[in-house]
Amino acid sequence: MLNRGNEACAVIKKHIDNGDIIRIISHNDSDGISAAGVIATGIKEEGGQFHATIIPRLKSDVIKEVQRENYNLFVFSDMGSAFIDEINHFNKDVVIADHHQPSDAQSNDNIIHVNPHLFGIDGSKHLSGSGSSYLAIRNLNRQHLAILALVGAIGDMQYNNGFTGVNKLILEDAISSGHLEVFESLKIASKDQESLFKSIAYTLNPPLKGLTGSFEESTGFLEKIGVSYGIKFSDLEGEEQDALKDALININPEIFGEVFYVAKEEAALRNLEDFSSILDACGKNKKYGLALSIALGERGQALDSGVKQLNTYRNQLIKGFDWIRREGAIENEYIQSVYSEDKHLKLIIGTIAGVGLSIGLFNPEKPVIGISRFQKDLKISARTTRKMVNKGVNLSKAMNDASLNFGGQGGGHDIAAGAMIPYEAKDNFLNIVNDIIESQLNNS
Ligand SMILES: [Mn+2]
Repeated sequence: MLNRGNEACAVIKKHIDNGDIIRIISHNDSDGISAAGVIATGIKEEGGQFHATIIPRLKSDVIKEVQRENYNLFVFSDMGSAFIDEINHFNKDVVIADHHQPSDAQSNDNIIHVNPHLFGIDGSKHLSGSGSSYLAIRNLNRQHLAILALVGAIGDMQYNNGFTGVNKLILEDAISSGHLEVFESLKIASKDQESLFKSIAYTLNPPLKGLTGSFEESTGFLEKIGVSYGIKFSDLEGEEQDALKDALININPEIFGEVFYVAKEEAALRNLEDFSSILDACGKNKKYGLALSIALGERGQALDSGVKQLNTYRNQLIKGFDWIRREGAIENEYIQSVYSEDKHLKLIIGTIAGVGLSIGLFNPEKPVIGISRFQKDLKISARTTRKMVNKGVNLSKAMNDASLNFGGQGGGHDIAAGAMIPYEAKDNFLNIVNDIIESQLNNS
């Protein structure tokens, strides 16, 4: 795996030295934006040039368009592994730095394919797209970029009481080079920036059952334990901080644990969880240029705008959770679904599904299928729990197999996946997904 990364690094270095502008195509979530940031910063710091584009999803026609562009090296990060057949048509050098399930096709010699699954490593847990990207520039010896790789891993929910696998090696790069500190603290969102009741309601990971996603509940909870709710965590008296810590640990013990901290970074980005949230929010609200510039190190006004995006996004989420509390999900025998045409909700339906499962807004025994309408198409965001994956559920396979019936396409991870299908296919699609989940549970 590391050798493959080094092969990619040699190709990137060769094209930097040739003076080529390197074409980067990456995904629009926190991991994808971090991935582009890792590669682009590596190139920039070596004196090279790049042209990066962030897109919501890779499709065959996008690949064909990119293929016609006049570059000598193309880098696909946090995407590409599912499209080896199409990318095999490129006659220039290509680096794919991804962690999604690869297609079965064998890649041509001009393609360096960095993907943990090719080495028997689970890309949903042990390495992110930004992590694969970091491996592809690791030989440039720019360990500060390990931080961005961890930001992406956090965004893809790969921190579970610790980093594992290759993520751990990346963590060690960040710590041993003196760029990152790790210590134990309360893991609530933006705790040095926001009023406490907001910090708590905004905390998605780890989830706080009954508190995440609701200002009312978090305020009521703080009143009940006698802690001031309108000021920042850092302004609380020591005793109040202790009382809060104990009360939150009772709700979810994971709320007290490792915090990843970059001392010399701006306050809004100092905690990598918050850093990741800002990139994610920019991506969800389609501010790709802004997200990329923050990932590339721009601060000042860019960061202020990023924080604004984050606040807008968080308030949209709060509305979304209210919607689920009010309306609930439509239940099939093995799945449940929610549908929205609202222009804000449809951008965040995957997060609502995933976090909603973890805070008890949905039945945890059934995968949640979030459906949002984009004119003639439906975007599907499917989420389930680790427990259901262990029982045999594989949403990546379910989304891929079900969408093929309707000329759509889908994929992702076993625990979180997506698809695009035509609008008319909605009910049939749900029935097929229901049957696929049933057979996954019965045949494992
Ligand atoms: Mn990813």
